[in-house]
Amino acid sequence: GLIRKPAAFISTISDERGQELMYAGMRISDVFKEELGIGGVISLLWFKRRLPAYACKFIEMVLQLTADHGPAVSGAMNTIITARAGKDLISSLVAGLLTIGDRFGGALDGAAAEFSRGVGSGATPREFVDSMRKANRLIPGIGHKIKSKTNPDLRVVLVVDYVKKNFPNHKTLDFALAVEDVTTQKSNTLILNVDGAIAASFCDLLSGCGAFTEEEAAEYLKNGTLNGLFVLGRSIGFIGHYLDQRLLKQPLYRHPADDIFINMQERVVF
Ligand code: Q5B
Repeated sequence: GLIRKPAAFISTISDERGQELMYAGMRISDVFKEELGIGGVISLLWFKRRLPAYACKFIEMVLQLTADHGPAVSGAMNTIITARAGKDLISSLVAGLLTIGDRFGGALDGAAAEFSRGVGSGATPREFVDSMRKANRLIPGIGHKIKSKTNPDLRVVLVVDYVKKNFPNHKTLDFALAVEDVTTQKSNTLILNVDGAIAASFCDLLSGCGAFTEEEAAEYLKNGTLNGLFVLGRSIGFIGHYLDQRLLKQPLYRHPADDIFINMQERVVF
């Protein structure tokens, strides 16, 4: 018989070889016929299955909510400065994306890991907060530079409302909100932030929507899927900032020297 040479790559999400492009086994024409939207396309290409409508809508909600948060955040600043240095769209976008991490926008994976650990351990929110303090670790998904109990982040309010109305269970989100009750006793800026609210909700989505085994859900969380959502959403805003700077014909940026404290005494002596 015919002997197939061993393949160098394996791929299981899409196929363009036939007459019609397929996403996880679904024809592209059916993607449109059934109006899957971008949430449905992500469910096919990231999770290789169709998710319930409320889950696809939640994914779309996350992309819209994370699309931008003004020009002052780390990533937008980087994109703007890079655009003003005359660099192209991709360089400017990547410069912004590279700031996403544990402190800015990339706390979702850590928040999902910690809040699900908290729920699984049976610890009270107070015990959870104390254990993080004892380990000298910040709680991912808690805290914001400008949002607080008195200046609430409406993005978080929208997420909490949607999840409470549409998800079959929301135990991780409830735990995260109870953690917020503890942390805001210390400072009113230690709120459940947008990263934390999305992350906790997504844990509930993966465990409660009936489409994943426990192992599959854990593997998606471990592989950085949730930070991927922020990266994808915020790319929309970063591209917007790049185009804005080009249209505004903004010149090369140089930071005012009087805003930098230069202290040569601090130099390292070898
Ligand atoms: N403390 C976010 O810091 C921020 C604590 C904490 C326990 C915590 C900080 C943090 C975890 C990472 C996280 C996502 C750096 C944030 C985002 C998207 C965004 C951004 C935008 C957008 C803020 C003051 C005191 C200290 C700390 C204690 C602080 N955080 N304790 N757990 N998590 N969070 N990142 O205000 O005793 O005085 O030493 O790292 O979730 O990125 O819009 O800007 O859409 O673009 O500078 O929304 O919370 O506060 O570091 O001076 O701390 O609070 O130990 O205690 P801040 P710090 P003490 S959402």
